[in-house]
Amino acid sequence: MSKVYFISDVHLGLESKEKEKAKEERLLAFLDQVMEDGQQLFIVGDLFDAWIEYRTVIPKGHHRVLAKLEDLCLRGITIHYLAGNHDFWMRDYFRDELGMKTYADAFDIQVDGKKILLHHGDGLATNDTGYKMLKKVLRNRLSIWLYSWLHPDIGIALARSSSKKSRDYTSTKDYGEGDGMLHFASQKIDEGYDIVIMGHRHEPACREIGRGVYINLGDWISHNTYAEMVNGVIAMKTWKI
Ligand SMILES: [Mn+2]
Repeated sequence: MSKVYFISDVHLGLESKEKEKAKEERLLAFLDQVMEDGQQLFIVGDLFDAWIEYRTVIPKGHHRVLAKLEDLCLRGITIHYLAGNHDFWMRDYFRDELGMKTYADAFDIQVDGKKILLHHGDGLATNDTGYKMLKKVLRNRLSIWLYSWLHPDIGIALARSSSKKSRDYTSTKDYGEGDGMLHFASQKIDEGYDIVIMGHRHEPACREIGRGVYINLGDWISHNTYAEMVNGVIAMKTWKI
């Protein structure tokens, strides 16, 4: 049997200590499940609420999750980690220290005969030129290089507070982001993809479009949703523990 898991928008570090503790337990249990019967795990962005990685420094915390991810890799499970808009600032840590495959941008892959496109989902809103410009600036090599000269205590604190602002900003406006994503997904399915998987919207969705499927993975803040593909058949699930 072939089994592949997909998850996104866990936003580790977002909420109160107690809520984060409970979320971490849920996620560790989920990762144990992946270890038991999965061959691959796709993380489709925003695993962390604010990941800022320096050449020699990573944000404090999350060590149990990081260790578990490394365990999975050591057991031969392939973990694909696509950066989202809250954790795009990664360097080589996940790849070289933990053994994961990392992707800065949307990518496609063939699994069990299915052509799958993975895209975090940010920047697809039809009328969000503001964010699209911001994305260019944030992901620009020069701004990353300049930022890297900030002391980590300052850099990480800044990232945490701006991540909260960006979420407040995004949550106050839903001007067709979902439509933009759906439109993008149907376009890609028309082009020949079997499955288009996104996150970012924090609203789980699973829709058949023509001969393809569009999945939005939801989040692990209030939904605890994920997708699993068994022998080429994909389904949305809710983690119940
Ligand atoms: Mn996101």
